[in-house]
Amino acid sequence: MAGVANTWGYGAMTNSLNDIRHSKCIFMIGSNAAEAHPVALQHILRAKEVNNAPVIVVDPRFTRLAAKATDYVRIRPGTDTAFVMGLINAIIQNDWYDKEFVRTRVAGFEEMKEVASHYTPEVVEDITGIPASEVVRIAKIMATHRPGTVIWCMGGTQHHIGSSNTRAFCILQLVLGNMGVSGGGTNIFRGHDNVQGATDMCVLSHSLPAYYGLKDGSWKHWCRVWDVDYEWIKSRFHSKDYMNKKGFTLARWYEGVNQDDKIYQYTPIKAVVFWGCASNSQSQYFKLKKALDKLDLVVIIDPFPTMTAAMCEKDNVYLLPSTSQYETEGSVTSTSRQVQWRFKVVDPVHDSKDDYWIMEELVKRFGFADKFYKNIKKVPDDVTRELAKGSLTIGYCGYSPERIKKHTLNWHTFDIDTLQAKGGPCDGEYYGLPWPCWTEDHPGTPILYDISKPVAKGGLPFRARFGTEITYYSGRKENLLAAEGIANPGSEVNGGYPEFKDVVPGTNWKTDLSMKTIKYAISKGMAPFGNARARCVVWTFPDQVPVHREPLHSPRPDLVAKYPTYEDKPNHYRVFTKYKSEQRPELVKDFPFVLITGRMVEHMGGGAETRSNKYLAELAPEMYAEINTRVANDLGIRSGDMVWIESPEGGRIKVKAKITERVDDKTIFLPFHFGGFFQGESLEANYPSGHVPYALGEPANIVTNYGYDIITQIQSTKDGLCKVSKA
Ligand SMILES: Nc1nc2c(c(=O)[nH]1)N[C@H]1C(S)=C(S)[C@@H](COP(=O)(O)OP(=O)(O)OC[C@H]3O[C@@H](n4cnc5c(=O)[nH]c(N)nc54)[C@H](O)[C@@H]3O)O[C@H]1N2
Ligand SMILES: Nc1nc2c(c(=O)[nH]1)N[C@H]1C(S)=C(S)[C@@H](COP(=O)(O)OP(=O)(O)OC[C@H]3O[C@@H](n4cnc5c(=O)[nH]c(N)nc54)[C@H](O)[C@@H]3O)O[C@H]1N2
Ligand SMILES: [Mo]
Repeated sequence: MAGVANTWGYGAMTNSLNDIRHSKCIFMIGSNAAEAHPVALQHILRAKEVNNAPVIVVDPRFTRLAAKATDYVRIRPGTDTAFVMGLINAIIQNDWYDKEFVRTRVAGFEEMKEVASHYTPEVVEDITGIPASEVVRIAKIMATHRPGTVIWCMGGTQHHIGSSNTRAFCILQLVLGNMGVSGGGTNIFRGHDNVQGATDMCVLSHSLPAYYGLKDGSWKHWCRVWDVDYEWIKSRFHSKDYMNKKGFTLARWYEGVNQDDKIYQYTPIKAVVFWGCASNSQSQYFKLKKALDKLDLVVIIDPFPTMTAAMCEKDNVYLLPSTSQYETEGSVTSTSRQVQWRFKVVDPVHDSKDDYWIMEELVKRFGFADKFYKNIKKVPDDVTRELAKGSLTIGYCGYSPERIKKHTLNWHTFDIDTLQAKGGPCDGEYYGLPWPCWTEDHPGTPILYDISKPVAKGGLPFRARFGTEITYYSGRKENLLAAEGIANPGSEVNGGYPEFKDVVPGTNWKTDLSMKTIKYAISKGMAPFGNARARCVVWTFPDQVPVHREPLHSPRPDLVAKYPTYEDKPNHYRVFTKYKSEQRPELVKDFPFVLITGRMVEHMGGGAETRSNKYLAELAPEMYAEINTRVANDLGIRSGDMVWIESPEGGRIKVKAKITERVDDKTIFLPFHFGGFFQGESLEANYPSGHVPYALGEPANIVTNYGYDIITQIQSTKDGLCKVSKA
């Protein structure tokens, strides 16, 4: 359950980690898998060695992953959209794109092509710092090595234009025709072991479980699943409006307390529960300090006293010791959409209780147990059953605790290359029943959007979600369904079709709990969600086609004028969010370095667990800043000297200098796993005695800058500005 309380990344892998073994080209942008996903790296190295696949790594730092690359591309932080639109443009201009795929399965190509044409190799060089010839060379490598995979992670998402970055990465794969095939796909290496499961169960503030939107129909659906009265649920809200209003996000909940930026809620936030969540993972951390001091109640449910505990110098702070994953059991969903059962290894140690026990006790004491626990006889098995029953949208409906356990216990019967069982009790099924797993005899969907297999055997087309026709801003009209002749084998309709509804009158495939609709569609060889085209234009987004926008705090005032950010956005998840009014081109004069943050292999997240482990603490005991040799020499800083790093918002940290060529002379890198210091002061005395982590250090997030994605509000911790001086 680690980190269940938040899901920062977004998206899911279309293929799987193992499927990368079939890739002919591996393009990794904003990922340092050598440190963050070292086990997955084995499949990448395998493809490199066996298929001779080029490994292209795009990162502002020469990382440990870059050390394994065939082609390393150093990019200026926050300019990924410009680079990738440049690749797309080069692929189209040189006639390297997959015309048949585009003709039959893609929508909005013409509008996208027109936007991409702005990103000539020279324009890309100016924005990103990547030589124009490199742009064309990388595009050619990708075009001549198909199918290839595109992998990204937090270097792609943690920006104000993070959602444009991820869309550009997807468009690149559409243009190359790399979707729905083994060795291809868009493969987002996700964070915590169950972050995909946490997202699917919607530990998010803008939807109900399984991506059912915040709408009356969705509430009614889940009320039927929970067997709880809809009117009663409604009565729990301040008013009906709040039922369908997005909540605060983890990135900015504290504004609901501090109210430094206007909030859109009838009352300020008065209490906060950190359930498997470290507060030092949040940007502009010193602002959280203010909120923590102001709250009436703080509850921390964690196996370790996190930095949050040490930060709260006040009463009404409760630490509830939870167990770790090894002391409890349940299902988890991996980055590859595969479900596994995690069995208990040891009984809970000391006074700890597992998260289920804590949840059930809370629900009992709030007085809701008769409503929510009446059908739960056995935890966690019946919880899994309930989620499977309701989560039709992503095809959790084929799961049962028995099936999941059978897979986990027989994992050795599955083939490492195909993930399919060869004989044994799971014969023919794919490991972990990758979702959608439509029915109790469906084998799971190993590759999304693969039209070479029947739907009943794990095939699927692109989903029809947005109607059947659209008129773009260009005035052009387009049919959104797949072209004639495009369908899975055995489909009764040989071409595009809309989603299934009214098989049971008044329901659709997402709300028919009898599952007759889903079974009917599959019996016709068709996908319950229809068969459409993938979109290059998203008409509900401010940038309908991804375009470059300079980071809020940019080192290039000249480019701010050319590529300004968005207008400010009121009521963005209940907070006023600054874009234009925060983009101050003059900042760079006083804060001359670009600040990026990220991970080390030895530590995890906020570091409460790993810094409390003496072996890991010994391997990586100290917080540091990576500073380029030239910068260090110019500033008179030697390796091991203490330096101050300061942010435009007024945060400052005192850390050790690590002089290195990993970063260039415009960039500073900080790992974000440290805690227990605050702006030069140790908080050691604030930890409960006997529970001080072995390694303490300044949180990088004290100096990460203001900035949030325009769609998801993910914090922009990979393109700020900072200043450096010798301490
Ligand atoms: N050991 C360990 N493993 C982990 C974690 C951990 O804390 N410790 N955390 C897990 C979690 S929750 C997650 S989400 C994943 C994250 O995994 P990753 O995203 O791979 O890890 P990061 O180091 O945060 O960021 C990756 C790279 O992005 C680069 N980067 C920064 N800015 C930019 C940019 O503008 N463009 C591009 N292209 N690159 C940029 C950084 O230099 C960094 O090398 O790791 C998971 N695995
Ligand atoms: N500057 C900067 N900030 C970042 C990032 C970055 O790249 N740069 N990355 C962001 C990302 S992608 C993420 S995911 C977040 C991660 O941030 P968090 O999720 O806040 O960090 P973790 O330390 O992974 O948090 C997990 C907490 O859960 C506890 N825990 C472990 N197992 C259990 C359990 O079974 N039950 C309970 N109740 N608790 C448990 C751990 O002890 C730990 O304190 O950080 C974000 N912040
Ligand atoms: Mo993450």
